[in-house]
Amino acid sequence: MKITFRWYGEGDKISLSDIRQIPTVDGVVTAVYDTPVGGVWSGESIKKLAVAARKNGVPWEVVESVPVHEDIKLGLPSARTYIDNYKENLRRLSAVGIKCVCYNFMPVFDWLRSELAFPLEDGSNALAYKHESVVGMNPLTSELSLPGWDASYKKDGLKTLLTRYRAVTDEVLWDNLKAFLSEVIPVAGECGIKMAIHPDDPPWGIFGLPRIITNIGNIERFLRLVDDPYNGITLCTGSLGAAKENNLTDIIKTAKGRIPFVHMRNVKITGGRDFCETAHPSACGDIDMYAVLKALLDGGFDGYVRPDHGRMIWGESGRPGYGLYDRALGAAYIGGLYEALTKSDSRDKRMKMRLP
Ligand code: CS2
Ligand code: MN
Repeated sequence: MKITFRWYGEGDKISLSDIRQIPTVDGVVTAVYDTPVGGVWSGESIKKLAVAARKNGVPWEVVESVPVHEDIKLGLPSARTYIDNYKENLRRLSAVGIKCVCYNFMPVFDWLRSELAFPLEDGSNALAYKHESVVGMNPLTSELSLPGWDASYKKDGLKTLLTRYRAVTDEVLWDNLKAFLSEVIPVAGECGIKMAIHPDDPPWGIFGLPRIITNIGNIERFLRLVDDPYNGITLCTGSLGAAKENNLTDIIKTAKGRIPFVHMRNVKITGGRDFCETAHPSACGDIDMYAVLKALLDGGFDGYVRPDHGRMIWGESGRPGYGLYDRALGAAYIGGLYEALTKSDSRDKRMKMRLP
């Protein structure tokens, strides 16, 4: 198992040398950010990231994300070109040693929250979601400013997009996902890249848009769509764990052998569909992080893990969910859980934890 840390490239105020100083962290998770969604990433940009990461002692083996163009999710004729571009990106990424690609298949929005700086009792703040506030928002008016929101959609563009999605039921989205996977997974296999779909966050439909990677039944269906070891999931504990009905250890058993990448973070369910994010340890929220990592290791997991969103603590400000301090605490905590779970076990030989 390797513990990794997300880095947003040169524009990130957190540097690779900051990341290198977090004990337990073996590598970075990043992406090329200079190309519009659907385009082919330049070999030069890819190489630059790979060289910088290697030079700083935190090699880059996981991409998050190679985003999927909306036309693919909508199943439009132009999907053809975007799928070809996607395959080309995989080929180029494999040339610098990428082993895993995270992506999602959520229409229009990525993760959605109603609050970016929800105050927690200890004086820190975190991302939070209040269902009533979100469903009360009109995505067609300018008042919508949600995290995960891609500002590049102009208001008119969004209207067209949402209108197009009216015809896309869950079943149509499944078909479009299958069409995408049938093309992409064989190429991923040739490239030695494990594809890891990120669950929908939160794991339920919003604004009438279909959302399908939400629960155990759908994850099982997803894995069978293209039954191939290169077609896997990102187990995001905070995304799936926001729904009370999702049992993470059951999901881990169902997806055994098909989880190349794990996002570990904790959430506290504060009402039916309301939740806030918390510090990583089990005691801070509703997710049993020990049970999650144990279930993964018991199932033979040997992939990449990263701390997911963190709180803002110690006066830090920055990209919501992606400050340095609390995620660093998360990484150290994951390393502690891992050591405790594997110490007396032959599995600990697999840990390539760097020594200070
Ligand atoms: C991430 C997602 O910040 C996050 O919650 O887990 O934005 C994730 O990068 C994408 O959904 C994966 O494509
Ligand atoms: Mn996640």
